This record gives sequence, C-alpha cells and structure tokens, in this order.
Amino acid sequence: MLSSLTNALAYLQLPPEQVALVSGIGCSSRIPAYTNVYGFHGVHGRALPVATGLKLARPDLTVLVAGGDGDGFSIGGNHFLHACRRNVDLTYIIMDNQVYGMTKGQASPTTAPDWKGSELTPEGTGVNSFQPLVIALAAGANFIARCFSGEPANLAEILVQAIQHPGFSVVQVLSPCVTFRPEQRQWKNLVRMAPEGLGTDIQAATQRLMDDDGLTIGQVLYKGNRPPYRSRKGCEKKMSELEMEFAL
Ligand SMILES: Cc1ncc(C[n+]2csc(CCOP(=O)(O)OP(=O)(O)O)c2C)c(N)n1
Repeated sequence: MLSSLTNALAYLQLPPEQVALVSGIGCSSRIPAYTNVYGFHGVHGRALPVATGLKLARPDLTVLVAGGDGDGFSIGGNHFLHACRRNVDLTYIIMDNQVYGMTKGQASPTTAPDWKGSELTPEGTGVNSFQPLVIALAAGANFIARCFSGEPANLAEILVQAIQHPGFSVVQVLSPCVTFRPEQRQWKNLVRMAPEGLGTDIQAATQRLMDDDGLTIGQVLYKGNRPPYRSRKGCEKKMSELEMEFAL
C-alpha cells in the first residue's frame, strides 16, 4: 500500500509540501509517519472531519485520508456517510482487513458474520457485514474503486485516478492482516479483476456492487460528475498569520 501510494504521488509529480495525509488510529492509520508529505495522525474515527476542514481552508493542497475499516466504518461511520454526501475533493483510502488489527483482532464492521477468530465473539458476530462501497454510492461519493495491496501496480494506477478525480473518492484496499487473519493470505488467489469499469452509470454501479462478493478489484466501479463542494470563502488568513497564532 505504501509503495503504491508513493509511486502514485511520484507519477503525479506532486511536491511533498503540496500534499497532506490525514489518518485516524489503527495500524493502517500509521501511514503518515512513513511518508514525506504533511501528515496528521489524529483521533480514532475522526480523520475525515479533519481532512474536510483542511481541504476547505487550503484548497490548493492535495488532501488524502487513510485508515482502516474499524476507524472508517465503526467509530467513524457517521463521518464517512457525510463525507460522501458533502463531496469535498478528498481521496479516502481505506485499508480493509476485516478486523481491528491494532487492538488485537476484534471483529470490525466488514467482518463476515461467521468469523469465529475473536475471543469477544467466539461464535461469530452473527451480524451482516457492512457494504462500504454500496453505501458510499448511495451517500454520494463521486469515485469508487476496490483494489488489493497484493496488486501494487494496479493499486498505484487507481490511486492516481482517484486523486485526479474531483470530489470525494473512495478506494477500498483489501489489505490482509496476516497476524490476526492468516487465512487472508488466500486473498491472493481469490481476488479477481473486474472485467471493466462502470463509468458514470449509477444504476449499473449499484447493480454490480450489490451483486458483488467483495473480491472484485482493479477497476473504477463508479465515476460521478457531481461538482465538489468548495468553501465559498476559503481561508481568510495568510499561512504566516496562522503560524504566528500557533507559535510557542
Ligand atoms: C476513542 C477510541 N476508542 C477506541 C480506541 C482503540 N482502538 C485503537 S485502534 C482501534 C481499531 C483499529 O482498527 P482498524 O481501523 O480496522 O485498523 P487496523 O489496526 O486493522 O489497521 C481501536 C478500537 C481508540 N484508540 N480510541
């Protein structure tokens, strides 16, 4: 995932000071520490509101948001819905391993109901798993794709497209957690490339996403043309004035 992101940024020739990477909490949310762009490692589930504020104040920046399925769909679930609806020009990368990795393997919203690997839910959760991309589509996201960390070249290509596409882009990255879900090593054999992208047809995208088993990757599953929300005023203060306010 990290190498795909750095390759995508290099391809786009974005200078590091023009990019900000905002994350929540979790193993996946550690990613700003490993990149050479501006980073904000925030509070669990609150990456999207921080990124939204940043993009509205500094529309000149490319703002990326990263985190896990627990961060984004559990504690941050409400923010996810409203980020899709607001359609601010952000790229949201969700590293989905269907588990809470950092806190040692509890079930997350995307965990299958019959997964018995957690001591907290030894009989499985018995609860339907969250369908992030169908929900993103219904809530108004402007670009939707699913990739696999084991296909890094394809992932980099899709990230380039997501960053270039105006509005709120969602890229779900199937990212195995080999510590708590060793069986996810099999994803390498189970994922399959979607035969073709779905373009702007929202009905075709809905149908495909509803019918999908969550393992088709590699294509843009929806590309909308809704204009992104922009702040009407922008930031009224100069960077130097803001820096003065935070000076010790
Ligand atoms: C307010 C709050 N509640 C709970 C936690 C504990 N916590 C830390 S990481 C995490 C889940 C992370 O899971 P996920 O987002 O799927 O990331 P992963 O570690 O799997 O990459 C939780 C519940 C926290 N840090 N803050």
